[in-house]
Amino acid sequence: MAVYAIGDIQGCWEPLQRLLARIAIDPGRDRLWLVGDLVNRGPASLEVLRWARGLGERAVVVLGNHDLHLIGRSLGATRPRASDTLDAVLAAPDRDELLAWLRARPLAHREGRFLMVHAGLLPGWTARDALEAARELEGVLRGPDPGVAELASRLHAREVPRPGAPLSGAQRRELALAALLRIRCLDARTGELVLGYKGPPEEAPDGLVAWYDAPTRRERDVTVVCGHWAALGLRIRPDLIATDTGCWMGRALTAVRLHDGAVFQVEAAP
Ligand SMILES: [Mn+2]
Repeated sequence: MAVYAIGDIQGCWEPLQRLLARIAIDPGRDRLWLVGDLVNRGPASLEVLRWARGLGERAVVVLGNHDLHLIGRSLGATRPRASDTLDAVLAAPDRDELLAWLRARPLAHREGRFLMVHAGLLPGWTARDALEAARELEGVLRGPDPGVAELASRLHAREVPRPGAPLSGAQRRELALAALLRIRCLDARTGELVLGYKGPPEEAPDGLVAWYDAPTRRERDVTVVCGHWAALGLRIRPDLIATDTGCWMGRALTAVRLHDGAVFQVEAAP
């Protein structure tokens, strides 16, 4: 059995078909890990969602920020954005089933030395801390709509509570949500999340550090499998497999076979 992690699909249904053909997956044995952001920006979110749901036990899907944005849109909790391409999902006859399925996805998933999240970890977290934080947020997502709407309404916050500060329960959840779904760089001095910088880590302004290179990073014995950071692109090293190669923006869609790091890639345009 092999596990293939696929980067942010974001509605890129046609490239996904070519990628799956390239992998030549064995449907009876192999499994897929999808790093989240199945939807939005690209043209065919509805097809991707139906496919992912149909995989059942053959796939593990963690939620990304665009997936939670869709959940928020469905509840009227997040405002439409000019770049949204979610109308077909929101108007679909099976929308309720798809959204219920999406709301039941995890925010973190661990097997052996691999820990999958959409964006990354707080440097101060162990793998266990990350999983505990994810479980708390998953409890909210599986609960009543008002709690989900409240959580989704914090998704686009420009600033979030500082790690290490004394936090209320709601603040702790807001910080965990930002880490798991949105983190890229931190202020190296204060540890605060800097959510506005989306460029390559090598070009980050002085004083910023990528979350995975923070000197305070505690968990170094797991390989974090993630996406979310298109400008970071594909990075494979013992403690990180980053898979977002910006398919919706015309670059590529990538899969990485976890046990040996083999890379499978297709261009966005055939
Ligand atoms: Mn993302």
